[in-house]
Amino acid sequence: MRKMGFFDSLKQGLKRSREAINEIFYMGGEVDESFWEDLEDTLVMGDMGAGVAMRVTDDLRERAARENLTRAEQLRDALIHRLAAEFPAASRDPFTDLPSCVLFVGINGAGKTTTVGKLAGRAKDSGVPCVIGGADTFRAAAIEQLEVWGQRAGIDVITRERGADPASVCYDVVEEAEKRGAQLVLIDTAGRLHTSSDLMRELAKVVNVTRKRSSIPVSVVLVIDATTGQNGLNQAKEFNDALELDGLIVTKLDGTAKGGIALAISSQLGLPIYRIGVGEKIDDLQTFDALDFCRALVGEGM
Ligand SMILES: Nc1nc2c(ncn2[C@@H]2O[C@H](COP(=O)(O)OP(=O)(O)OP(=O)(O)O)[C@@H](O)[C@H]2O)c(=O)[nH]1
Ligand SMILES: [Mg+2]
Repeated sequence: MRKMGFFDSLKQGLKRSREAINEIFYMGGEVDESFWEDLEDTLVMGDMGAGVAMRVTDDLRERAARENLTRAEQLRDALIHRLAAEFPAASRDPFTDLPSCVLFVGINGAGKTTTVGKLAGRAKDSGVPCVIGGADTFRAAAIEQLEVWGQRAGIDVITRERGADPASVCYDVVEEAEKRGAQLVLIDTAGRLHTSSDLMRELAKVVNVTRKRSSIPVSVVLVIDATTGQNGLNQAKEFNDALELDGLIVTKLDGTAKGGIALAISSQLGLPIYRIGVGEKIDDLQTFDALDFCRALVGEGM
């Protein structure tokens, strides 16, 4: 069987959003008042957020009037481009602009450890000297899980025993990485709820210690599960307030029917999406392309 391409798995994931949008495009095909209402509602229902939905609909409405576009199908491409423009562009890619040290943060089960493993696999393939740091000393079996990923990727994992202070683990990881001349340092942290102030404070300390100790640029990346829907926005706000995030990785886009939350978070918080996760395997990670994403979200028509 042919391996499913990235666009296919993304498309399969975003099916529900696309079907809803398709429906309004095919309903009579005339651009009238109810078309605009339906469009705005559909964008909100797809988790894109009221702000984005309104801005995008208003802009398209103006454009349709200006260019005298009266058939819905004439607006599909404009919608794709207008949605894509809501994503802020990354000024730097922390996985290719080296040297680089990246801390992965997020709630439990978001996909941090898996993403670290996938990125380590990429680094190995492209011959980038890389180490993995294991700062999740909290959860039982977290270190073992990370080590399995390290073996799979062929990259060393530097960590300490369970219960060790995560900030001092990061200190050691950075020191050891420097000694080894690593160009890319990927540090996994323990999942935590954004509502737990103690754990968020602990994480802020992890970030501060790493930023202070590291002589190479440190990025803090929030890993967010696309299937969490609207709650994802609250998570992202709290993590951003506590840690001043650099950007996002959105996982499980193969498993959500919507996916619009990626747009809501990225646009509202002004955070670029560096990569997206589209499966559980080592190769199921892709560079984010706003236009491709919006094509999958909107559909390309007939
Ligand atoms: N379908 C799908 N599953 C994913 C993706 N990324 C991660 N997963 C799965 O999500 C589950 C949790 O992944 P982990 O990497 O352990 O998540 P984590 O954020 O490290 O979790 P904690 O360490 O408990 O906070 C695992 O079963 C992964 O296989 C993805 O892009 N798509
Ligand atoms: Mg983990």
